[in-house]
Amino acid sequence: MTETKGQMSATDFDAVVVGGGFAGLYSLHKLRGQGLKVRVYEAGDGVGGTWFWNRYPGARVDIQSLEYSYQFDEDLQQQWEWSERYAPQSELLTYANHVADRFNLRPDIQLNTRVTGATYDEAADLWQVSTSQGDKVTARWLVMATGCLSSTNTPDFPGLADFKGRTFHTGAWPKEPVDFSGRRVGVIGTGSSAIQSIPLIAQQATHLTVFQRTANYSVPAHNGPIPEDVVRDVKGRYADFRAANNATSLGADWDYRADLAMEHTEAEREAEYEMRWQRGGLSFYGSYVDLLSDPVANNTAAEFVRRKIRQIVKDPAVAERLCPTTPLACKRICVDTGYYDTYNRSNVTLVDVKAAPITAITPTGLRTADADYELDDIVLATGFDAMTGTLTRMDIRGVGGVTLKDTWAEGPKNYLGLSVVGFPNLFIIAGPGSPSVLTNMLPSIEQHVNWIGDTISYLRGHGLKRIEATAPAQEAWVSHVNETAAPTILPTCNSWYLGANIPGKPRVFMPYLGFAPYVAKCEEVVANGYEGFALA
Ligand code: N01
Repeated sequence: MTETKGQMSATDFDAVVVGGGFAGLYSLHKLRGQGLKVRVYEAGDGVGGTWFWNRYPGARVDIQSLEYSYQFDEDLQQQWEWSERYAPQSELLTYANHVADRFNLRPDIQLNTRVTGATYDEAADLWQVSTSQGDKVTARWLVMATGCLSSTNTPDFPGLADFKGRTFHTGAWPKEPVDFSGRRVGVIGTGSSAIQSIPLIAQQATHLTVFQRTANYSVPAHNGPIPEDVVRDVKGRYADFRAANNATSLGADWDYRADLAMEHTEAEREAEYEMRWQRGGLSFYGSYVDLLSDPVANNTAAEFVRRKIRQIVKDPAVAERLCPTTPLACKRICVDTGYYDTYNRSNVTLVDVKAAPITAITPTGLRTADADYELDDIVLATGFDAMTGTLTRMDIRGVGGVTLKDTWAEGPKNYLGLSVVGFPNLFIIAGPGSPSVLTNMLPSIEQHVNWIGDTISYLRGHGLKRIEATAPAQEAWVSHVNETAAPTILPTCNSWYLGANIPGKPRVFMPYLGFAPYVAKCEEVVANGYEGFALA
């Protein structure tokens, strides 16, 4: 029995948090700081979420580390030193562990425990949560800190289980170092995970064959140590730096220009793109304000990248195969170190599996519609059942025993990305319907956790036990999310933003475009007495 302000609660915990990544760690810190009894369940045997699972060679963040870091604690952000502009996975994992220790979070985190289901008890207004370890606990609030890219996608290739060599998935990489020396390796996929790992695998493998279905845009990272004067500058004005980034549409320091690409001459555009290419990283997005909205403007940037590819890759046929034909940024742009140049190596082959699809994995390799490839190792860089996969794989049952999976059978519907009609007291962090993956995830996570924490505090302070989105508010929000994305190039290619990478998944554009307006909307909802929510 836990004591809560203004009421006695007959729950084991005030809040259960699902997931021990960056969202789960901060949720625990925030809610515990408000006096709640909290339990975090984490499937892995360590904290860190994405950075715990994605240990593939070359894994690193594509947002500058001075930004991709927590801001809730001034001492933490001042004292933590990032070794590189884009921290590698190992350092991000060290950071997550440091946060867990620094804020004494571990006593309230249960590792090696997957939440398998949760059922809402309407009479008592609480969640009954079950886990893979046999736990059955109750909590008033259920916080889904389950990550957007946490359920891996392994395509149903016939014969995969009978492959005699080693198989890896980038999103569930072993902890032990993997040595590709002396091996013939096949990488399936050319998304961010592949683009980061391919240059390093190529340096080890006897031969690397890359199986590409859709070519992707990548800009150079130009990674390296962060110059001391940059660190001093940012740390000297961290709060202002964060505030300025949060005021942008994508929530990151991407040096946005406010003018239109087509207002400029070709030479001016070329100079702008070149400057950003030389600077490196995702600030390429900020070149012109209309890159996402005007296909003609978009194509000027796309054509710039295609020219770069043709300059870097010596074999013209390979270069052409690497040139993307989709609009730039329709799928998330990748950030690489030596990706295109890797195709100049004599031990690397690029195979087009759109022209000749993969038909089977054989015991000794991979078969496409027109050839067989002998392989010792297969790396599945085939992505994730993004944004909804982890949530719908759990048996979550709301009012009347209705499952979240069924509720979202035609696509995820919710209010502000945070709350689903029929699932009271359940909050989703950075889920579908919120800016999440179209932003710098750390500030997005913190904004959500702060909103959830403040909301729970409000409810407890007013003796309320239940919050749930209303149907009209949810309908209006879902429409707004779609209407915001519709005029842009974002829904125009087969991206995981749309669920298009998973056979049978409903084609719905899931994230919300616009961090700053989103934050303003969340604040307005509160100012208007939790407009769009029913409180009881
Ligand atoms: O996954 P993806 P990812 N046959 O879905 C191919 C974040 N991230 O793990 O495009 C053949 O992007 C698929 O082909 P296609 C980042 O947000 C961040 O690389 O569907 N190929 C595609 O090429 C990123 O967007 C960082 O035609 C198949 C690839 O597999 C997100 O995670 C680093 C196939 C999957 O690409 C996901 O990236 C890494 C099939 N049956 C990831 N099925 C950083 O911070 C799939 N593919 C830097």
